[in-house]
Amino acid sequence: MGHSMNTYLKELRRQNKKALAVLIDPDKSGTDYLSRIADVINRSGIELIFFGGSLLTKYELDEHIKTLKSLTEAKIILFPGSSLQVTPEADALLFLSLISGRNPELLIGQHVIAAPLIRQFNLETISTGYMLVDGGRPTTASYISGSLPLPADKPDIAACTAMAGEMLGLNHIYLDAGSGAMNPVSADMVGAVRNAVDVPLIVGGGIRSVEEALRSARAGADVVVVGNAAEKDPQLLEDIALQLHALSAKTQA
Ligand code: 1GP
Repeated sequence: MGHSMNTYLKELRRQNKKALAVLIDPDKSGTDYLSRIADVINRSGIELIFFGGSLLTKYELDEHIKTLKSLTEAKIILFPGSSLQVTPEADALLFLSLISGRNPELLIGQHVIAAPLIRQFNLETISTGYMLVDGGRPTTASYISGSLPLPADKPDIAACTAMAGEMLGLNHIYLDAGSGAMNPVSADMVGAVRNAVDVPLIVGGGIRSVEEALRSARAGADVVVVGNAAEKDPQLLEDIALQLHALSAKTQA
């Protein structure tokens, strides 16, 4: 198993650089959409694609990933809703334990089922404490996961949860308001988690503007994830990438 994505994320954090990940929902991935989004990704130097979701209505992961790979050099990281979304075609897999919830299936159950496949496929795993945060309305992620999201106005709970995740050896934290969230995770919460742990921090859910993306990054996100807004407005994705990269350059100076 390679470690290149783990190393990449660790270096991002160490050098205080910011990356943008585009979340592609496999259900919305017609070839047209994939080529349009790949164009923007290539034009803007976007580094990462997260691929997956809480619910798949069709299994076409392998074909989609092959298509994407023919269109862009960006790394494709699986963002699986369950053990059904493991494929050797991707560059790595977010091995997510839903530590904000108390559903044993998503804390460890699906992982046991997926582990031998991941080993067989020689797929790089990115061990991640996944925290769903209340984004103002139920999302597919909160419903399908059967878990209570973290209260949006309780940064202390988020900080302690992330701390416990890090102590358990999870070496990334993903704070997610859920795809299509009304409100993104607050800067207060991102900041509290950033102060509580050293590991790379991924933040997403409901980010729809350059300002919101920058707010997360300034508060301590190393990777900002944009899904829905990218589908609606590819230009926005380009603007966010530009500004995040500019922020990286500034923090380098
Ligand atoms: C969801 O963080 C991602 O898991 C992205 O959310 O689709 O709301 O951008 P959006």
